[in-house]
Amino acid sequence: MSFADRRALPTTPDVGTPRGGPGPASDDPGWLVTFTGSAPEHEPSRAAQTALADGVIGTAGSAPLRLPGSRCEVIVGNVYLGTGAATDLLRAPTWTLLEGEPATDPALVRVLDLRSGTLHQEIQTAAGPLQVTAFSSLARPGVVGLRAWGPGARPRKPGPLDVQTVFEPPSPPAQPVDVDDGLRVLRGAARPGGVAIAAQDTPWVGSDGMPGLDRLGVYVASPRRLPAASTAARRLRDAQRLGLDTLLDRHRAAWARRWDEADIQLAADPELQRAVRFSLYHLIGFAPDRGEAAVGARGLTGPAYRGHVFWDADVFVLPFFAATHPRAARAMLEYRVRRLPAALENATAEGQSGAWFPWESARDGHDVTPRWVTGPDGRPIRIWAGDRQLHIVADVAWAASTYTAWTGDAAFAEGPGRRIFVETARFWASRIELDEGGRGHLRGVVGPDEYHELIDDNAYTNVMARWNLRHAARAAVGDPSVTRAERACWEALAAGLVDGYDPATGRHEQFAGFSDLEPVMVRDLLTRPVAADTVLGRERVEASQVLKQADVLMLHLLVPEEVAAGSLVPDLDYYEPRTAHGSSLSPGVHAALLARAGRLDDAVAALAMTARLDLDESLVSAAHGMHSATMGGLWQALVVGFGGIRPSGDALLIDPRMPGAWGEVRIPVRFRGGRVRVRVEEDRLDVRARPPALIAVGAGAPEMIGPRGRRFRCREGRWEPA
Ligand code: IFM
Repeated sequence: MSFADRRALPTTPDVGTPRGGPGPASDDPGWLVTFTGSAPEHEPSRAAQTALADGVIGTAGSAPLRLPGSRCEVIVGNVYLGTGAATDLLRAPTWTLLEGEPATDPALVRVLDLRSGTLHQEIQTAAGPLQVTAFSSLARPGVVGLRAWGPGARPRKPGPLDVQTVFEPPSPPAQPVDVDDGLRVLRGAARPGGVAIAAQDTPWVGSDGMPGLDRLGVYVASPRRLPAASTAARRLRDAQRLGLDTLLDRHRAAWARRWDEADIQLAADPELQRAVRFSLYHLIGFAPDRGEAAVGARGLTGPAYRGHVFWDADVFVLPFFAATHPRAARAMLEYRVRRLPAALENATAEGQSGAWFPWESARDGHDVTPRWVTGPDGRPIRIWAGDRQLHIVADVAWAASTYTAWTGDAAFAEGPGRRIFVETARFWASRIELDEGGRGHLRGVVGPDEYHELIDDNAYTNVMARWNLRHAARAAVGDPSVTRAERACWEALAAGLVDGYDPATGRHEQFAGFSDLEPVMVRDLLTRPVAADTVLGRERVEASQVLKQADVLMLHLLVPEEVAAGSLVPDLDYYEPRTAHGSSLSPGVHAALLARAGRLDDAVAALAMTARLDLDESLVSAAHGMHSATMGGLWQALVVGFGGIRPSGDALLIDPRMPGAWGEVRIPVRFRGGRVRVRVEEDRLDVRARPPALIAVGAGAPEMIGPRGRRFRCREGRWEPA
């Protein structure tokens, strides 16, 4: 019997008539990601790919019975353990394991229903098939529930959560605490924070005699104090009062609202459609929409990078939230705002002024980047990113500006946003070195392309610093802490900063001396994406023009007004064949820019590389978690690249370049508190906004467009009113 046939469960005396039992909410393949089998070598990837996250906790989509290779864990967001480079997110006991012996061939089928954020699994036990539907509530983050049906649907012993087997390093053991009427709560301290967990099973028997089980759990997490056992117990009782069916209904409704804000529809390409939704699904689970959101490089889906926050969050993930669910973007910025004092201390400690946000950030905002790693030959390798990947400073400022541009949040812009601009500008002003001719340089840095370290005048770093200085000079007008002279100084430094642009070639040199390196067209040499340093050797890539990831090209996506007019195509022609896409951050940027350049076939190929990365495990690292930046990059490629949708001044620009094969494409965004819906079909474009918004289509002047919408047609590559 398939999942779909089992949508309704038998009536049980204990739980009434369960609705929405095992089985996805619909059979629409555009919303379902299915994995069959339980090969131990695939289990870690499957656990990450089908993870359930609600912005507060992330639960591995591991099988409901312990199988070889299973990674059964709950990752507690924003609650860090340990110190320095070893700082890691707290792991907690999982709620998804059931009793029962898997059959010799467990014939595991997992169906992740992206639309409703539910994971459905069917597994053969020694006694027959067991079906489980699980969810981590988007409506009540931290509340989890599952319904199981079949021979293995029995409570685990000794209690709802098995401390012994599931609480694994890096967490310290959880302490069970019994509260009032015997409810067992687990608490795990992370000092100063922690988590308190309560869960309870309700067994029932179906009318056909089949055992069933409803499990409800709550995870109360705090980065600042160990939550009280009584809080977890109270929240569990609240959840129990609502009951699993109501919680599941509310969870589904919450997902429906989020999809209404974010779903990009590409009906004519079902594979791409599913891959895009797979990314959006994971993105949505990465950030809570209140408090502070520490979005790590793998979100809440896996162990890689220990939950550390990189520029991946600011530059790749945040735009998605700014344009679809601004509260989550604001929470991501709040994470940075609360660590501004640490960034000021970092700068002072290094003899700089202003704020130096760390390359890898965790609990307190001090740098947690490892300084050394062991290379494949066993020799230690110095990692310079923490000391020299300075562009993170401008990346954080860029995130603040992107959020403001989409939302128009004046309270943020004039409050914490302005502080970020001022202090980041002060950092650049102190770090720039002036030569005898008065030109500014940033020497000894690492840019986005990590194959080349300790370089001078990385174009990305310098142009982002220039943008940061100019933006701060404007934002600080009226700020009593910034004098007119300081603003003038920032403007002058910005004007004098070298940017690598060469009018003779029409392109930007990635860093001083890059053109003299050995030209290696990695596109023609290796199958991309590829970690070119492991194939060609570290020394060779360092001495050659092989890029790990988009570097100069990032500028064309982030700050197109800061690069020389007409330089996109020369930069693309030059850097595209030299880029290995050895970082998952890279192909989405290329896809976006190839689309802007009108090279749609190449853009679609780069987009496919981005979209399939975590589904196909092309970098063999899905097992360590989903790549949050790739997923955010995919959204940007579609919306900013193909859709040409981005804020500019007070207006929203819309200038689509879509492949005809995609047929009808629908993109929703939020702009300045309202909703804008864009529909493109070949040479036709419909734009609607509620309430009316200032929108500029193609090269046209901005105009107010309202709920009744405006139609445009593309004639000879230009959008005109229809
Ligand atoms: O931030 C990235 C970096 O750009 C490339 N290496 C991996 C980091 C984390 O994703």
